[in-house]
Amino acid sequence: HPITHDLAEALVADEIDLMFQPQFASDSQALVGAEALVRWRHPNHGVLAGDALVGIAQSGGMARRLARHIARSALREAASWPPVLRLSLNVTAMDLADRSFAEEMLALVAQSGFPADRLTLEITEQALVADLERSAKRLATLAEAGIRIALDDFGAGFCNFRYLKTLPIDALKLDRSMIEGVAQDKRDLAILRGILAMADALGLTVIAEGVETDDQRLIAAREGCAVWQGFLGAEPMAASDFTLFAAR
Ligand code: G
Ligand code: G
Ligand code: MN
Ligand code: NA
Repeated sequence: HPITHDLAEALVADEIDLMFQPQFASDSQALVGAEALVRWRHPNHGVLAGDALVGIAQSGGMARRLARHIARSALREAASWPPVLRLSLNVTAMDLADRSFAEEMLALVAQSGFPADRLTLEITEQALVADLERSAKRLATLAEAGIRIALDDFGAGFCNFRYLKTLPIDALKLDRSMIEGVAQDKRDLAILRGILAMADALGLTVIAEGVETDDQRLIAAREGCAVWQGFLGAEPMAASDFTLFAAR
């Protein structure tokens, strides 16, 4: 397929861009880190976002190459950030299904000079359906090295609560849909409270995603989300802009 061929060339030519979206502490409003989000400025198809790009890579047998490329670039960039900031990387089912996933990730971290204990891997719930036991082992290897594991898009798809028991999860990243209505709809607030009570009992940190208004931010903070991310704070930005943002 031509677009897969284009992707192979883009990887070689280093045309894959990473954007970084800031994350903030709910109490102090301090910048605490950023999530790396991949973009491909395709010459004919415009800008392709993360899920489209990852889908193309997967169907073209290039998922591992792309994931390695993203991790390497993001870690290299983050190595020059102020040494209090954390980096979050997105990880898919396919990445995790790879037998050498943990070793490769640890090698990339070591090569970058970025400390493992400032790295978070965001894993989508759906990503874990296949092969829970092996995924748990791989994640445990990474957790032992100090890497934190977050369940991404929590509340968006189906919640498999078994994951929370089986996997070495440190954090829940609440899907935007769980935050959207909390200021208007009592049911949304009730659901948020229930999830936060569970997270608290399990000792999990909670990150609110897709925060677009002050009301959403204040409610998320009041109810116990320690960290927030969303257009209210900042949109995903180029690496050089994030460096300026962090220094402001
Ligand atoms: O910001 P953006 O529209 O690119 O994000 C769309 C989706 O793509 C999100 O669900 C995000 O998790 C995913 N995504 C973004 N960057 C990456 C990446 O580097 N790796 C993987 N696997 N997914 C990503
Ligand atoms: O990996 P994840 O599924 O969490 O991907 C984050 C996605 O959410 C990215 O596409 C990012 O651009 C988008 N995003 C981040 N903040 C906001 C927000 O406040 N509102 C909306 N609508 N999207 C957001
Ligand atoms: Mn994510
Ligand atoms: Na998400």
